[in-house]
Amino acid sequence: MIGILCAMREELEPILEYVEVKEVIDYGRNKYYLARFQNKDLVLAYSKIGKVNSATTATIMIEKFNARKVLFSGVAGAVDEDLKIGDLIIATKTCQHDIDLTVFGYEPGFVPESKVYFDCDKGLNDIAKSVAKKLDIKLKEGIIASGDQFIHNKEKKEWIKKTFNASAIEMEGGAVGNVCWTLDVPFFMLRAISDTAEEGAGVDFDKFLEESSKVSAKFLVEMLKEINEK
Ligand code: OS5
Repeated sequence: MIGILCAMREELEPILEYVEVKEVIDYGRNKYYLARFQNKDLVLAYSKIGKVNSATTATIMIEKFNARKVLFSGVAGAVDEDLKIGDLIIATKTCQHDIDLTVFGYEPGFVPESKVYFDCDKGLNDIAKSVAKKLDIKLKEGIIASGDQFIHNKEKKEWIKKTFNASAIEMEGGAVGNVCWTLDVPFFMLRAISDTAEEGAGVDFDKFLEESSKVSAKFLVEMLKEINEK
């Protein structure tokens, strides 16, 4: 079973158009779509926005629906200068920029007995890179930082860039990475840029959410064709 997770309805809907939905299960104030795509069993859901919602949904996908890998698709704010609206990025690893125990001498993003960065699955990232090459699509790889804040401020964005060496910002990846590390499940994070995470980001986000969600969804579906799992 492959878990496909998004945060927002707008991110999930374009993926649902490509798959054959067999059943919709209401659980934990959410809908889980059981679907088939080219002989593969999928469980799909949008979690609602943020770290707690996405961690909860990822856990349910794994523990209740037996997802053996979790693939996230959605949009993100650009941090790296060469990322433009509509560009795709996959995470090498994810982190949580809003964790702050620095007063106790820990580095930003660290909580005791855990770690700052959660690795994404190398095999899935290799599939993404080969799909991008085959289709001649620009695909960046880098660190993606998450926090329960919509970033729309250049100064804050630069702090996240400098502190975590991040290439993009969103609100879920660090939490889903943490869950997948805890439960030992391979994790893949794909995002298409919707805004610059600077002043005016809210306006760009509203304008490009639908378009960039479709870019990410289309690429994820191309990748699904290359994943060998029933
Ligand atoms: O899931 C949230 C994180 N996503 C990635 C992202 C991002 N994260 C942080 N900073 C940035 N600059 C980012 N750019 C892209 C996107 C999403 C952001 S939060 C957007 C909330 C927009 C919204 N709020 N209400 N509605 C839309 C309408 C609505 C009403 C009822 C039910 C559902 C939606």
